Order: sequence, then C-alpha cells, then structure tokens
Amino acid sequence: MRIVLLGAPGSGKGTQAENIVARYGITHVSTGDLLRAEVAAGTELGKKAKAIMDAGGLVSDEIVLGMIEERMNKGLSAGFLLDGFPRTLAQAEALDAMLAKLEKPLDCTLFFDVDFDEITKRLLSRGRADDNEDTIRKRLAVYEEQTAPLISYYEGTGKLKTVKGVGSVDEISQRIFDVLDAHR
Ligand code: B4P
Repeated sequence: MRIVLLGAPGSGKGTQAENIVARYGITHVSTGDLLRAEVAAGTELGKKAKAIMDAGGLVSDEIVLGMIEERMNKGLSAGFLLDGFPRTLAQAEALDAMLAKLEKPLDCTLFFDVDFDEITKRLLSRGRADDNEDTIRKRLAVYEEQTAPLISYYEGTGKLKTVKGVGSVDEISQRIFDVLDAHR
C-alpha cells in the first residue's frame, strides 16, 4: 500500500501516521521528522532547515527531494506512508516521476479536513519550537498558498479521499481504516 497524507500543519498527520503504519505494516516517512533529526544532529542541512522551520516557512524543494530520494533508495518494504510530503506542486510532480520510474504508483492520498481554529488550538497546546502564534499564522498562510492546491491536483488523479479530521484520535483512525481497507 502506497499512501500520501495531506493536510494543514497540525491536522493530525503525524498522530494518525503511527496508527496507520502499525495496522498495515508499511514504512512511515515523515519529512518533518527527517528534518528535525538533521536539526538535532547539527548537520549543515539541519542548520539551514532550522531557521526556515522556526519561521514557519517551507524548506526548499531541492533539500526535501534530496532527502526523499535518499530514503527511497534505502528500500521501502511492503509499502509506504508519506507524511507531510509532498507540500508543493513541484514536490508532487517530482514524486510522481520518481514513482513512475519505480513502477510503484500511489494507491491513495488521504486529505485531513480540519478548520484553522481547531488547528491553532492544537498547535498552541503542543508547544513545539515552531508552535507560537506568529509562526502558526505564517504556516497556515504558506499551507493555503503552496500546499492546498495539491487537493485539486490529487482530485484530478481520482485518488483523493477526504477524511474529517475532527473527533477523538481513535475515531479518526477508524474513518481512515474504513477508507484504506476498501483499497486492500
Ligand atoms: P511537520 O512535521 O510535517 O508537522 P505538522 O504539519 O506541524 O504536524 P502534523 O499534521 O503532523 O500534526 P500532528 O499529528 O503532530 O512539519 C514541520 C515543519 O517541517 C514544516 O512547517 C516545514 O517547515 C518543514 N517541512 C516538513 N515537510 C516539508 C516538506 N515536504 N517541504 C518543505 N518543508 C517541510 O498534530 C498536531 C497536534 O495536534 C499534536 O499536539 C497532537 O497531539 C494534536 N492532535 C492530533 N490529533 C488530534 C485530535 N484528533 N484531537 C485533538 N488534538 C489532536
């Protein structure tokens, strides 16, 4: 199973990813986690990424695509869940090209539908370095401008499934499992 999770920052991608990979035994690839690992290790890439992430921007397509390619080359078991990637049209097109070459097209893109008031509440109570009010506002604006267009991009492929992302974590997981079980 090859899945993309699409949604605004704080829509629950990372939270639900854990439950999805546990159920279907697929590999979890989170560009946010990969970037935070680079920051924690103090690499050159991490230093560049940290300033951008703390300001609520998107790390460059070049850096993110390089990380994804490196991760894909390590092998991806029975399938994969891409969490937080792609986030721009250029990333989505590059992903399609990569997967076409591997003859492993996506099965499904899950879009988590959550309104911005709920997201702001969640992120303020999480309190990560990039979760203050100014940064959240910036991240949501960047999302609207650069990531939200991917909803119609994936609608055009016929593979978009929208999941209401409000409710308890378990309720939302069940909605996701209902969609994904129909794909197995
Ligand atoms: P990410 O790590 O992808 O994080 P996120 O979008 O903030 O969060 P997510 O949707 O995973 O929410 P979560 O489950 O944690 O990105 C961080 C930064 O990395 C980006 O801003 C960007 O700078 C950079 N980056 C990453 N990928 C990139 C890319 N492809 N291109 C360029 N830059 C990239 O949930 C949030 C909170 O809500 C948690 O506290 C959680 O406990 C809570 N929550 C979850 N589900 C809930 C529910 N049902 N009810 C109540 N609370 C809930």
